[in-house]
Amino acid sequence: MLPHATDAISRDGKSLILAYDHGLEHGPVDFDPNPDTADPERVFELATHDAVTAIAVQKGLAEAYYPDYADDTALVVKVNGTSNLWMGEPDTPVNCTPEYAAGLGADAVGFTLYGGANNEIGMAEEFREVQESAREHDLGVVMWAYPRGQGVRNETDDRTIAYAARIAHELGADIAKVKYPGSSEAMAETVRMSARTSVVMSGGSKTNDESFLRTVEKSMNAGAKGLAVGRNVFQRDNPIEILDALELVVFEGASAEEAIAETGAGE
Ligand code: FBP
Repeated sequence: MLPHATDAISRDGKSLILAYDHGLEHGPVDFDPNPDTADPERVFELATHDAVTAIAVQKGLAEAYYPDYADDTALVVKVNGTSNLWMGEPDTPVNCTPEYAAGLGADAVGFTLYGGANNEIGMAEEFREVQESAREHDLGVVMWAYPRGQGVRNETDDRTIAYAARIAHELGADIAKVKYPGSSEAMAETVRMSARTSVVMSGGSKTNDESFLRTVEKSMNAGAKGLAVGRNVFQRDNPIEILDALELVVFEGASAEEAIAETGAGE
């Protein structure tokens, strides 16, 4: 990793990346709880909240909407992704080059690597091309480090997640986005394994405000540098309120309780 590679998508070394690639990865079902969020403009608007340091989208959304928001938020272009219609072993085609992403105004690229999948070798080779090209274009590199597939018995096992973060570091990612490994201790070990690669917590499926904020608090206390979150923001009835609360926990060091008391979050 390079120093400063992720400055544009961070504040005080921490990131809150609003992930919105779900229309590809999961399909329209993810917009059901909040049907307006099928309109990308609604979610780009959320990305202008002070708490959000960047929005992560696929190239199609970046092309169509980012020009209207370029002054208000930074951009991570996710350069690979698979639909939920695919029924094979976990795999993900590259659909955008870093050069093209840079032309769209990206500050960083996002890349999913399914360690343990049958095609880990192919994905790792593609990552090499993406990472080296990202360096040429001064883009940060965020790895969605998701062990999954035939070689992985339990994708949320703490050793597996620590390994995923280490893979991200070994292969040259600046940020490893990992699932919460279940406890502060396990997150601290994940952070230790990722060394100079920053760890951000992946949001996961929607849960209640208190439990979500507590998990974020535990991750931050364990040394994580923020989170990359989608459903736990845009599926909420009041996404602004949870962003207000996240801002306090991620950037101000507040506890979940303090953030709830101050913002009124509590869905
Ligand atoms: P969430 O916060 O909604 O979990 O989003 C993070 C994310 O990595 C998205 O970028 C991606 O679409 C999705 O999770 C993938 O989730 P899954 O674990 O189902 O593959």
